[in-house]
Amino acid sequence: MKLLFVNPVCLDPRVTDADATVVPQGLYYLAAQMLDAGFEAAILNLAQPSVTDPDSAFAEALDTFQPDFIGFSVTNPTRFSAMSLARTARQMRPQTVIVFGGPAPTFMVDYFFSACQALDIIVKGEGEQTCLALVHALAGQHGRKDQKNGQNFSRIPGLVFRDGNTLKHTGPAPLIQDLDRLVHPSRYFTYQHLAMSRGCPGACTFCGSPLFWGTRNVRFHSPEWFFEEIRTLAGKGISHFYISDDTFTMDRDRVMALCRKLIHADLTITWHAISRVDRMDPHLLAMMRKAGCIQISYGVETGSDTIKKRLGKPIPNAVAVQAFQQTAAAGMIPRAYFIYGSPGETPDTIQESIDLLMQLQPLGAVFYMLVVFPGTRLYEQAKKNGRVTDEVWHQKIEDLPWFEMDGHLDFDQVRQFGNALRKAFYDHLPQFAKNVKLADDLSLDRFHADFLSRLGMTFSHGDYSTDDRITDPDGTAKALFEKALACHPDIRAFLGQGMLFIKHRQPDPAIAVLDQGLAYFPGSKDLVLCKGICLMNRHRFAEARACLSPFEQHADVRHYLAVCQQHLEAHP
Ligand code: B12
Ligand code: SF4
Repeated sequence: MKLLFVNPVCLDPRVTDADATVVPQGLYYLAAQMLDAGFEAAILNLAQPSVTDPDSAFAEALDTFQPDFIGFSVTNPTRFSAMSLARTARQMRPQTVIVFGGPAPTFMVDYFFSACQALDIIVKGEGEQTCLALVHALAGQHGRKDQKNGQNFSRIPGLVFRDGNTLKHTGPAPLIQDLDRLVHPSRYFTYQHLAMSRGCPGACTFCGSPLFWGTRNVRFHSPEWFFEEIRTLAGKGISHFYISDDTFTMDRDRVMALCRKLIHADLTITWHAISRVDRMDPHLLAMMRKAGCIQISYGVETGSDTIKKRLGKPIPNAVAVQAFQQTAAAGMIPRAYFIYGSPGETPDTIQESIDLLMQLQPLGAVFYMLVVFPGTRLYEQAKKNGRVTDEVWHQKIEDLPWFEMDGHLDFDQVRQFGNALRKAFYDHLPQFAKNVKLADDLSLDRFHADFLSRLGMTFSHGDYSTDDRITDPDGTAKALFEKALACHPDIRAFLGQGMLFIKHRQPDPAIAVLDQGLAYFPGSKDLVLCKGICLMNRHRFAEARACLSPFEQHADVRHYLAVCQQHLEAHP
């Protein structure tokens, strides 16, 4: 039996938004379990940028792969794509079983069955166990969906399917208690997004996690299982990971054990994590840094205590300020998620958020207008109060901004709230970066230098360098490179300084700083190449050739060597 798992596309074309192009982790887990059970399974990511026409790419995949089962992972933003592809599949392969899973169908069963006649089955919630049982049942009837399927499926919990004119719900499926029983998706696939746990004990009213995964029973992979996942992916060439547990440091001992394993294995990887400000401490942070963590994102949401209560996250501002200081002190980027346009938002509460931002001094920040999805407490309450019905999702919208249901807010006002927050952040970011106070810990010195030089490069050559909301990015970068080198010799800091001098047409100081770097890192091709180019700019071709020659095995170096040769032959 052939199974095709599909990541459909969001409604709005978002050319530059990498988040909208990533295959949901769940599809890797699902496909891996099926492959392990002996079924033929493949994943089709229609959201990846190389797919210019998702409909034809899907039709082509149906022709070549000839699936008996198509499973779509569906979020609210991808629902129209999923439903339209399901219709195409029904026309092209009438006997194929069409299944939806993920957060949108889990909470909008009636909507999907009425809006999409092509849909056969919804898998609610966690998918692996239910889907495997379903596929085994289908395989027993040779993959054909027929009148008898209800009998086959009615004992598999976690499903909803059509039964004549009604819908048959088989009741909630038990959660997988031991996540380590799941086969490693990395055995079959290569990807960067991972999670060690499922669920969160939090009760934030805007978040889909509590109702989807449950709050009482947070489940974890063991550090051994999770380390193995990272090790395998690193072996396949992945050097940076996004660890997207709802609260990565919820179980401190587990994270410490994982970090010890990563440090011991010395995989030369980096990673980002997401956590809560009330689940951090300096020792844990230092371990995470040494294990490769370079950025931690925290859901700060707002500076207003009143709004915090409404959002179900009443963590005192002082706790957030401490976590941000400690994260930066350990040499990692503290990144803040803020939400605006919440129930009760006013210019005063936005000012409270700006005041908190100024104390946090984040080095990265994302500002979201509050949107609500089915499966969040805010949405369910709004439904109860008659402010919204699921009918709204028949409109061509990706999400539902809260202000549309709130008589006290309007679009212009909410947009201004967002602009004010963003302005406060970008106006002060260079200052935040220069203000970082690093922990006085010798064992962290080389990590501090790495952190500051990485941050410096973001200002001199990365995202912040071309952002016209940021003043004096080069001056900020220069200060950061200098501070990095005061901590520890660091290739990137020498290179960054050299490149900054070149950018400002100052080859002589560039050569001097690159020479300092080469005294520490004589084998660095990047430093040598940069120095060679400076020498060539000064018409010192013989010296440039001598400097570059030991690295002639690299194609880019060979190019510059050839240019030197031409000049030397033309002017002997
Ligand atoms: C990490 C994360 C991301 C990462 C994705 C990393 C990755 N590779 O998965 C990034 C940052 C890229 C991302 C992007 C987006 N995300 Co997101 N994300 C999450 C988060 C925090 C965790 C998801 C996760 O990894 N879960 C663990 C895996 C194992 O679960 P899973 O993928 O859901 O799959 C399981 C089940 O859902 C089910 N299942 C899923 N698909 C299918 C398909 C079939 C056939 C079957 C049988 C079962 C099944 O079985 C799977 C295995 O158990 C969730 C919140 C949460 N805690 O769940 C939000 C969440 C899923 N994201 C959300 C949103 C809105 C988005 C974006 C649209 C944001 C944006 N504006 O760009 C984008 C685009 C996503 C899309 N394709 O539409 C919403 C979706 C709400 C909704 N109802 O639509 C959530 C629920 C957060 C919220 N606001 O409440 N996200
Ligand atoms: S926002 Fe974060 S802390 Fe709150 S419930 Fe969701 S995952 Fe948990």
